[in-house]
Amino acid sequence: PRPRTVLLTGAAGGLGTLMRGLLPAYGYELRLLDMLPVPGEPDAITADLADRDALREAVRGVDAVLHLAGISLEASFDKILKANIAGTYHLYEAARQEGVRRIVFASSNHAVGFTPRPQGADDPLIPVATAHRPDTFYGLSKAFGEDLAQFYWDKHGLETVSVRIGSCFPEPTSVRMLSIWMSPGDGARLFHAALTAEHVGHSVVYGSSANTRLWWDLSSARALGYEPRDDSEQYADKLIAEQGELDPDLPEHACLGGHFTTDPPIWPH
Ligand code: NAI
Ligand code: 15L
Repeated sequence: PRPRTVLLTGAAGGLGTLMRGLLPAYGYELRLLDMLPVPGEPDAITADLADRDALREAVRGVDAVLHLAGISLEASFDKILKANIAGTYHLYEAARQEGVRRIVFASSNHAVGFTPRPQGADDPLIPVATAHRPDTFYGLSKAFGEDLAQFYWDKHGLETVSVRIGSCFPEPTSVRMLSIWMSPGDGARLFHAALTAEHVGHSVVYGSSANTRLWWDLSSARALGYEPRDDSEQYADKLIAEQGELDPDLPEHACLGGHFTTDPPIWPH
C-alpha cells in the first residue's frame, strides 16, 4: 500500500518548507516536526531530535518518515554529534519501536565530498557504489546516517532510501551547483518515488535534476521510478559570466564537495 501519512522532520527548514508546499499534491498527509516552530502550522510538533519520547509519539501511526531535520552545514563535532548522529539514531529507534516501515533520509553529496569530480564529458560519472569520503564533520554524519540505515535494514527490516542531495534551492547560485542542482519540483518527484517504490531495502541514490553538467550517476534514482524534468543549463550562461568556469587546478574546485573540502574546520564546540 502507498504511504499516506508521512512525518516530515525539519519542516521549518528550507527544504522542509519547499516540500510542505509540493508534497500534498501527491496525496500525502504530512505530520510536521521541527525544533523550531513552523510558521503558519500551529499543529506542527515542536521537538528536538534528542527527545526520545517526543519522537516515539511523533512516528506513531505514520506510514513513512521523510527525515530532513538536522544541522545542514559544517559545525563543531559536538553539535553534529548531538543533532545529526545521535538525533538520527533516536529517530530510527523510535521508528523501529513503533513499526514504521520506511524512512527517506536526507543524506548529502558531502558524504562523498572528497571524490574527484569528472572534468570532462569523457570522464565517468560518480557511481553510488563509491567509498564514503566525507569532507566535513557534517559529511561524516551523513556517512554515519547511511550506515545506520543499512544496519536498520539488515538487522530490523526497516527500509530506507538515502538521498545524497546535491543542492536543492529554487535556483542554482554557483557554477558548481550547475552540476548538482536539484530543482524543488524534481526534489518532490524524487522523494515521492523514494516513498512509494517497492522493495527498496536500503537504497542509495543521488538527488539532482537531469543537469547537462551532471557529475553523478542517477540510475539508482531512476530505478525507483524517478523521472527528473529539470536541467540547470538555463542558468549556465549567467553564472559562468559572473563567476567563470570551474578551475580543476584549484583545490576547492577539484572535488565533488567543492569548498566544503577546503574550508577550515570548526573547532571545537
Ligand atoms: P535547514 O538548515 O534549512 O533545515 C534544517 C531544519 O532542521 C531546521 O528547520 C532546523 O530547525 C531543524 N533541526 C536542526 N536540528 C534539529 C534537531 N536537533 N531537532 C529537530 N530539528 C532540528 O536545511 P535544509 O537545506 O532544509 O536541509 C534539510 C536536510 O537536507 C538536512 O538534513 C540537510 O543536511 C539535507 N541536505 C540539504 C541540501 C540542500 O540543498 N538543501 C543538500 C544536501 C543535504
Ligand atoms: C549540503 O549538504 C547543504 O545542506 C546545502 O546547504 C548545500 O550547501 C549543499 O550541500 C551543497 O553542496 O551545495
